[in-house]
Amino acid sequence: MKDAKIPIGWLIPIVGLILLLGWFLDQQGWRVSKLNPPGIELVPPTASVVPQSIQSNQSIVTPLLPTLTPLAWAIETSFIVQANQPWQNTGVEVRRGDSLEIVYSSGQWTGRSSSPGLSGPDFGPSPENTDECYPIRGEGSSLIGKIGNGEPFKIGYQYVGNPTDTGILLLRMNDCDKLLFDNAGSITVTIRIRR
Ligand SMILES: [Ca+2]
Repeated sequence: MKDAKIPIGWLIPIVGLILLLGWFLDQQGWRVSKLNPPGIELVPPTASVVPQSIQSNQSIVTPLLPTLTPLAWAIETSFIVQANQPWQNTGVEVRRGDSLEIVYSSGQWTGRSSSPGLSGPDFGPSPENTDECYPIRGEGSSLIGKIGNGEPFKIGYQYVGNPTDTGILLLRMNDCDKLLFDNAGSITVTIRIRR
């Protein structure tokens, strides 16, 4: 059997290819690792060996900003409603279709100071308060509101809705004007409008 002979002319491009492959692997982050027993193993690139081109691109990438801004209230204010006063002007103008929110914040009041004492803004149904002098019959001493000359509506601890009236928001205790004399206390509410 004859020894295989490779012409010297072939060695030059083969060595060149080996050198080129070595350079390419080095550019990609591959490294040579010594083994035990002796040998050579090519180690693939890891996250800690990131090509310089990628590192430089990181400074170009900026975080995405949120495209939606939080919904804001067009109006947000607080108002103190006196128990012994008729309709009280909040100074807040409500437009038809607004999202209106009136929320109890603090305070106590009573529609009859002799009894049963101070309490919150919702007395619930009260069948005895059916006199036509009550803005809302059957809901004596609860917090109520109306918009402009619109129909009175109950608020109690909270009202959330889309009014069909346009005008100034008025608030009061649901009591007859002629019976306000024995009322006491006040209720503070937060009024919010989104439009
Ligand atoms: Ca009263």
